[in-house]
Amino acid sequence: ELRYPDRLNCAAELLDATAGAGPARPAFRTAAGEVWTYGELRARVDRIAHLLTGELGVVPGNRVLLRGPTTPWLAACWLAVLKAGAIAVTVLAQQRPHELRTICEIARVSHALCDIRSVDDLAKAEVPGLAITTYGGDAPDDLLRRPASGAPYRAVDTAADDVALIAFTSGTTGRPKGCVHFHRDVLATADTFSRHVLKPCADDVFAGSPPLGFTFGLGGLVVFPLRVGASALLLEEAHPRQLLAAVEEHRVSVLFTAPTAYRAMLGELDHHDISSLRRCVSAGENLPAATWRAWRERTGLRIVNGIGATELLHIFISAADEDIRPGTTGVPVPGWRARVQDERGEPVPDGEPGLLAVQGPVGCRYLADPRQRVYVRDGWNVTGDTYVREPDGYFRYVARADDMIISAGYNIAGPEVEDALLRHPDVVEAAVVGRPDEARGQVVVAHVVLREGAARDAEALRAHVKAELAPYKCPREIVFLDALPRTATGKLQRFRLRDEGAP
Ligand code: 3SK
Repeated sequence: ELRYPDRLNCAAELLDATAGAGPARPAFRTAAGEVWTYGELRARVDRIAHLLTGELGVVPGNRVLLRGPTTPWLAACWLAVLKAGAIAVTVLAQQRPHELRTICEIARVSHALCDIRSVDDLAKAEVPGLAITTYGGDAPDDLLRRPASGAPYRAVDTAADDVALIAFTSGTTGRPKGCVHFHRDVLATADTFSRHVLKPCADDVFAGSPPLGFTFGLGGLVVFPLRVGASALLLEEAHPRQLLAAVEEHRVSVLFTAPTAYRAMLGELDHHDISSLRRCVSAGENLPAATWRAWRERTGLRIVNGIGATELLHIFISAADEDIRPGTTGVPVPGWRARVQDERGEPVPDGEPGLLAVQGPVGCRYLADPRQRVYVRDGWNVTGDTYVREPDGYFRYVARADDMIISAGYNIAGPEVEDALLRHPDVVEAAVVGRPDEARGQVVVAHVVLREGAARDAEALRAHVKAELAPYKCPREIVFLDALPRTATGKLQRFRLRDEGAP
């Protein structure tokens, strides 16, 4: 069981424990070759914290919006807000004015620290009373140009269960939900998934594609490395080719990205030396077994698959090293419990599909949202995923609960058909949905992105699926697309394929 002191400021804990041990060690790096040591990081965080509680008038409990590309300055602002006892509201650089306004209203945001390059949409949101301070610009009132105390900042004495963070999720559709997380929750992500599955050390170099406004990235690129005194390469641009180049140049050892990026990187591996990689983490979406196997074959590395949620801050089911089984997500991370249950909350037998329910050190707390009652039932967090618990205790993903296709009485899981399509050498991405059909209820429709130059031969793909799966699972129709519709955090928007047939 995780135990933290009653009084705990997680930002102070992350900075002080590790910086004390080695202020000259690197904390953050950038693609341009900039290196911030732990000593420099702490000094910059303290400067910002002085400004926040001094000139900017932030008081403990205020909600401060943070917005910008993935840079050490964004990470420093996040740490400073928490150190000052305020609450960080992280958003994505892609979020548009109306979304930002909604988020500010729900979270009652009073202040914003915003990268100068991302300020236009925030200004256009016209949030009443919002005090916006920019950083990274030339103006004399820019956060980083204001005169500030260089003295160490004494962290606000927060309680372990004071709110540290409000992270927003809209899932793949719907009005955003603010997920409230405590100071202890932040450390718990590092002390469960990272400690037991990644087992990082101070010499590790972390990098990845998820932005800091997505808790997958915040954990993987800030909390986990700082917790052990390691460093993180923060990349403003992290498309698959840029990731591979960064791994090679900066000798990255722990990589965080999404299944589609692993698949896209497969085609580029010949041009890069990625021998520094020790751990490759995949989350955000289901990892197809075909992608896991292809990556293992080409690199010798086992991808660490995981399921996480903004509601629960980070990954709660996964597996490490030789315990990894392709085609499954893994087992509950130490500190977590998981089961598969029916709609009434009764556990279903092993081997049968049902709703995934988990309990652990972090729980879902939506900010003033009736959907809380749907997510948390009888003390279990019901994630909205259909899973099977195999008799050996491994959890296998079936589909998002609302993505099961029912065709002529058969239950069909889109991801299984997608996995079969991905085993075809010409297929780069696949998304399978059910389309309403008078005779069958639904028919299976596959949306496919092909590798460059491949012929659009629907019949060949259908024959391939028929050879791999029971014929009733074979897509009735195959739609070829240049790209699949995704959210800003990279999650597939199946509803757009279902509703519109094409993005
Ligand atoms: O939403 C997710 O899929 C996720 C995955 C890993 C860690 C954190 C999150 C939010």
